[in-house]
Amino acid sequence: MNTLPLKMIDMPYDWDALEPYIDRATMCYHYKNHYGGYYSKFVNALKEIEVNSSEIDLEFFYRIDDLDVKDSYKSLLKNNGGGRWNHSMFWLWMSPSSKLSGAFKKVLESEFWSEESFKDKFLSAAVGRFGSWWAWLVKREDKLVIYSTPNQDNPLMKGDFQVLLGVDVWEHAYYLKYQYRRDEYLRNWWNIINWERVEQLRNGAIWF
Ligand code: MN3
Repeated sequence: MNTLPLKMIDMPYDWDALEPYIDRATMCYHYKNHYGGYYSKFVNALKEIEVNSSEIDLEFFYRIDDLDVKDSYKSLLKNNGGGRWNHSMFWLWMSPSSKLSGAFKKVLESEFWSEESFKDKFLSAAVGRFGSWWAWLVKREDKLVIYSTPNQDNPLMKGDFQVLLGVDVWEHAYYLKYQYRRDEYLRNWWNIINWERVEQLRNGAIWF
């Protein structure tokens, strides 16, 4: 399976490009401090257990539990490797010019009855846990499946390698602007989904 470039991705748009839905300050802290932190801790953990970055492919995340390393390292790899991958994807899952194509709208309608009921299901997964988590849309054997994972876990760790969409439901993703109004953040986030990327991923594109 494709090797993942072990780097932080460049932001594909300006810090304030997603306003008014996500503000500049949230984007700056989220990228530089949170994403940057996951990235550097992941790189350090790999060095300490002497894993070469060229060995990091999508399946690496599925194999973490089988690695011959202490459990504390498995947690470090999941939390920070997951944090790095999830956020790399997250920046690209958002766009200031969000447009759902007719073709993908049809896909959602055939899988979930309507775009609106897809949105309801996805957003229900995004409010359904205690703590911090991500909600996901994955393609599994030609079916689209929605679920959430705790902390920085992700579908790769469960063996779902075709991940189409994910949303960060940690407080750091919205608290500066929305405080406790998580539902408002999630509803607004719907306006900045990069559907073109989602569609490319559904068609088998692999990035990060
Ligand atoms: Mn985050």
